[in-house]
Amino acid sequence: TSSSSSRRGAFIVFEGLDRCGKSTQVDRLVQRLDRDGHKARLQKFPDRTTAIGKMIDAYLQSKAEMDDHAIHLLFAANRWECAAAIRRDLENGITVIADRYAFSGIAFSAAKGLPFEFCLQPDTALPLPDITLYLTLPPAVASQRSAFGVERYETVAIQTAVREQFGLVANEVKKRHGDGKWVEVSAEGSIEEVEERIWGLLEGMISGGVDGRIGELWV
Ligand code: ADP
Ligand code: FDM
Ligand code: MG
Repeated sequence: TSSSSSRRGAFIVFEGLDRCGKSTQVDRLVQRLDRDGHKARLQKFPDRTTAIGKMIDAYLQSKAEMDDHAIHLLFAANRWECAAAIRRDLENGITVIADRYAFSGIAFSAAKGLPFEFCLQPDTALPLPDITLYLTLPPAVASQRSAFGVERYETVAIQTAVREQFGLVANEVKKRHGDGKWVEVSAEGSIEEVEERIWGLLEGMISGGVDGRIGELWV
C-alpha cells in the first residue's frame, strides 16, 4: 500500500553484559532478514574500522592508555560519525541492527566513576532506537560460557558494576522515551530458543516498518 511505502526502517539496538549473546543474536537476526529478502544492516559499536575506532580498539586491547573522559568522548564520537548513515538507511527503508550503542557507553563509563550526567550528555540527539533489547543472563550461567577474553572490562567486578549502571540507564530510557523503548529479554536457553524469543518481539516492527520520524536520544 502507499502508506507502507512511506514507512521507514526500524532502528533496533541490542545491549547487555559481555557474553550474554548479543553478537550471536544480531548475526542470526541479520542472516534471517537477508534470507527473507528484507533489507537490513548490522552496525557494531564501537565501529573499530574508522580512525576513531582504531584508537578505541587500541584502548580496549590495552595497547594505549587514555583518560576516562577522553575515551568516553571517543566512543560517543564514534557513534556520531556513523549517525548520518544510520539515519539515511532508516529513511530508505533499511532495518538497522546495532550491537551495543550509547547505553553501553554510559554504563561502562559510569561504572568507572564518571558522573552519570556527564556520561549521558555527548550522545544527546543521536538517532533514537525504536527499541532496545537488553539481554539478561544470570552471572552463574554467563560464567559457564566461554571464558572472558583479554580485553579491558572483562572481569567479574567490572561486569557487576556495569550491570548496576545498566539498571539506571534503563530507568532513564523509560522515563524520557517511554516504557516500550527498553525491553528486557532473557538470554537463557539455547541459541535457537533465544533467537525465537527475540524474533517474536521484533517480527511486527521489522516487517511492517516504522511510522513517523526518527527520534533523538535524550531529547
Ligand atoms: P556477546 O556479544 O554478548 O559478548 P557472544 O554472542 O559473543 O556474546 O557469545 C558469547 C559466547 O557464548 C560465545 O562463545 C557464544 O558462542 C556463546 N553463546 C551465545 N549464545 C549462547 C547460548 N544461548 N547458549 C550457549 N552459548 C551461547
Ligand atoms: N564499550 C562499548 C564502552 O566502554 N563504551 C561504549 O560506548 C561502547 C559502545 O567496549 F567492553 C565497551 C563495552 C565492551 C567493549 O566490546 C566492546 P565488544 O565485544 O566489541 O562488544
Ligand atoms: Mg559481542
